[in-house]
Amino acid sequence: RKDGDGETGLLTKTKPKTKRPPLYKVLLLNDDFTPMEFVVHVLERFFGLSHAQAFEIMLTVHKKGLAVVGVFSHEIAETKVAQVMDFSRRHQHPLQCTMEKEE
Ligand code: TYC
Repeated sequence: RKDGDGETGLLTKTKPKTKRPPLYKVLLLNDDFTPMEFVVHVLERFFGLSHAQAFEIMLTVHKKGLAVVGVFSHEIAETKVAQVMDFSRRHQHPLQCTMEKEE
């Protein structure tokens, strides 16, 4: 029998495992040098946030040291991190952006 009963005569259902791909948090890290307005601009430009949302997240990072900016598939998260790191480097700011697998 496929849904086996062992020796008990009781049927046990095997759940069909539909594997969802893991999600990744994109984190922004604080530093002492990147201007606040630059961080707000990055959040608006690469994460589609409103000015108010961007300002709020920037302030959270500034006060707490880091914040989750968004949660994405692996490929999208990698792209966001690369875009932020590249844009920051080109503007000679030390802003750091990383990704982390969600639990
Ligand atoms: N701490 C920076 C400052 O005082 C501002 C800042 C905020 C930098 C968020 C990075 O991810 C960051 N100019």
